[in-house]
Amino acid sequence: MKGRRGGATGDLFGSAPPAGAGAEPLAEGATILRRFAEAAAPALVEAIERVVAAAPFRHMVTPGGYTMSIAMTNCGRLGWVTDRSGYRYTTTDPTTRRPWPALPAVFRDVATRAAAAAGFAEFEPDACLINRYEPRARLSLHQDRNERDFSAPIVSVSLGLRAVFLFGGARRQDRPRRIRLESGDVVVWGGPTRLAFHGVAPLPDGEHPLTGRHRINLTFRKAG
Ligand code: MD3
Ligand code: FE
Repeated sequence: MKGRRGGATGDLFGSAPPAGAGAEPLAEGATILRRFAEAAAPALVEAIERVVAAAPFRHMVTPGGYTMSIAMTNCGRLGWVTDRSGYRYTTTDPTTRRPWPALPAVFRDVATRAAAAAGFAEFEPDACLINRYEPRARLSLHQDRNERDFSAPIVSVSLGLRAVFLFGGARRQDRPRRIRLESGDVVVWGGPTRLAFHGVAPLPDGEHPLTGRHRINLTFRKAG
């Protein structure tokens, strides 16, 4: 692993380094908190199991007609969905026709503590998208633009198998950086990076004690 503190990213932080031990600046407004959620990971996985019992994982269809390789579900007041008619947030799970399950306390606790450690003390998520990757599943480069307020950050928590995250720029053509994310790593994406193009490279096969042959990613958002 090459050092990430030197060189071009350092000077972007001249006046306002993110607070918190182990906070690693990635770019302006983006902070990696390596292993921040490691202690909470077993409780997070248990809470995921309870959410999934009420709102099962499903492979959604994109507006272009492709079935996603990632299985998804949501919790919190709002959930992100896609189908042939587009991407949007809903208060009701289209599969069960019930409200999305409530945000578990341990989810909210990890998300707000991580946001605060990265300088976003006011963050209150109202949506959590749960992405489950199996080996070879991937997420192509995209922006997250369905939320109402881009001034709120997105907090992502990685659990289980490691992945290579693709962190691009403001334009789709900008060559993405490759960032390895491991179980317990948390990234807070705010400021100008909030609208950066990003994705996930095809997941390598493996086995993880917490999640088996899966990677699970939680993204906490202020959607409404
Ligand atoms: C950078 N999920 O659900 S999380 C997504 O690992 C998504 O499942 C990925 O992209 C995953 O939309 C990446 C990290 C992430 C999330 C949102 C971002 C990075 C971001 C928004 C702007 C910039
Ligand atoms: Fe995204």
